[in-house]
Amino acid sequence: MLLDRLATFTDRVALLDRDGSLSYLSLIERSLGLCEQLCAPNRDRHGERIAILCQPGRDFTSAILAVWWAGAIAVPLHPDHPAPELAYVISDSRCSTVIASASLEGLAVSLATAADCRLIVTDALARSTAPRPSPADSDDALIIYTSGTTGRPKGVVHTHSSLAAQMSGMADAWRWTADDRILCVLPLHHVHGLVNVTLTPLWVGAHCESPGSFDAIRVWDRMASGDLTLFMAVPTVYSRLISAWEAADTSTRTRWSDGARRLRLMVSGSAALPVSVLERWQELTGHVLLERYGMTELGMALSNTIDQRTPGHVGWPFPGVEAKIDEEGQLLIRGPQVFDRYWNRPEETSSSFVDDWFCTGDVAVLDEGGYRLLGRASIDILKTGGEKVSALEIEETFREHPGIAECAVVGLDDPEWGQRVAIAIVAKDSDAEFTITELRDWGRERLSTPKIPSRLLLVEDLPRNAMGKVVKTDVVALFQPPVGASG
Ligand code: MLC
Ligand code: AMP
Repeated sequence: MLLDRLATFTDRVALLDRDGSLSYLSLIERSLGLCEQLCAPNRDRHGERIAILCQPGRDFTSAILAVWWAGAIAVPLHPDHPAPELAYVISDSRCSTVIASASLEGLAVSLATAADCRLIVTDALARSTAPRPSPADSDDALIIYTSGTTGRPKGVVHTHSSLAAQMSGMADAWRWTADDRILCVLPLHHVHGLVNVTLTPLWVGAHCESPGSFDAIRVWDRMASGDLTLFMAVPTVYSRLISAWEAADTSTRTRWSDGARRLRLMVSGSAALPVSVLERWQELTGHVLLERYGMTELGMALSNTIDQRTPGHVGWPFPGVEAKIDEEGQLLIRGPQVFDRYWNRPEETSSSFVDDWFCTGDVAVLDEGGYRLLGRASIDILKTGGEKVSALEIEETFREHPGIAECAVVGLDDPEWGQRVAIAIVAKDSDAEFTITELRDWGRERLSTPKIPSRLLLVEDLPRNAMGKVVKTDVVALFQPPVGASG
């Protein structure tokens, strides 16, 4: 259990953020202090859902540990998401409390008031040394929301034991040690930024540096500093870093490349890594990116190894994980790191397992280089910038737009984003004019950035089959260039 391990690293640095470094001892004391606030006055919080609306670094990490000391379930939120999305997560998971950073208090007050939740604002002075019992391995620890083929996102429940299996699997497979130092540029409401980059360092006594958000120049500068040993990100981040390198002057390029070479390992995942990006990154830094495959429901499932990396492949099962491919070519996974259930969705939980094998919805093949992914079984699940989004959820939202009669959302292959969200629209009024800017502004109030279409096409009718069902592959074809009406 993570909580039991922290006390063995007390003198070491646990994290670095905009306020400087924090030791394991201070992190423990801060999280116990926050836990006391959470449990006051003498309330048992066991099994309660606690939303975390905190800045990355000491606030977020103290908050999640506090929730776990209290025996409760953490529900991480992304502070940049629009209020309706945050409100949906708080209400679907029936949170009792919101823990928020002081800088996010305004947003937190309105969310907590609307959902009738208690609000706790993190306080740097609230510390405690009073020990608390750890929750049981089988207790629920975390709910992360993920998009599916059926409408709104669903909560994926992980227990302390499934999280422990994920962290120990990564520690073994990627040879984490207490001397590792990693930079977190990913959001903390997904397993990649949360479990792989923020929590696994705590599992081994290493530390994570949280600048707050992704900025390509700042990342290169941190790599060049010689302070880091590890970097992990989605393919879009590596593409962005390559673009920043290409825009830099010669001496900066040399400094950045020399610094990056000194890291011990760089990992890519959450979406397919184009071989062109892998090759260019190798030219710039000498690193062959280690590609691995994971999922919110699974944590990490397949990975190339430190000693053997095959471009275009996602490698072999993680320690303790079993993988197989069914007759339809779908990848199935089982192992101790698999999630427990979807929150309050028993039918969806049971339909996503065959016996104890989780059906990933990804189509894969196995060859001598390991597993290779061919794509998603459903055309309605998109991956854009490493974010999984549901075409159906976006369509449902845009159908509420006063000028839209019908719409269809598809993913278009894109070298930077993996896929781009594109929307084909039938207007209520055939003379109506839509601009992508207007549409995006309207969408921004309702949906998080990755779900907002960046391509628009006005059509008279959507392509349909004999049954009247929209044919998504034909919608994709409509966008093939040249597309005069796109934004
Ligand atoms: C942002 N933009 C997009 C976009 N996202 N355009 C097209 N498609 C998208 N998906 C645009 C914005 O509208 C904006 O444009 C500009 O890009 C900058 O937006 P931003 O929000 O500031 O983006 P940025 O911070 O640069 O974010 C890019 C990113 C981010 C790649 C860092 O998307 C990200 O953090 N992705 C990682 C998601 C993740 O952690 N996934 C893991 C899931 S877990 P304008 O015009 O307004 O300037 C999982 C399991 C596993 O998958 O295996 O790990
Ligand atoms: P999420 O549900 O957001 O956790 O996303 C999980 C999905 O991301 C998987 O089901 C895959 O479709 C995709 N994915 C993760 N890693 C990879 C990878 N290395 N290559 C291709 N797809 C990936």
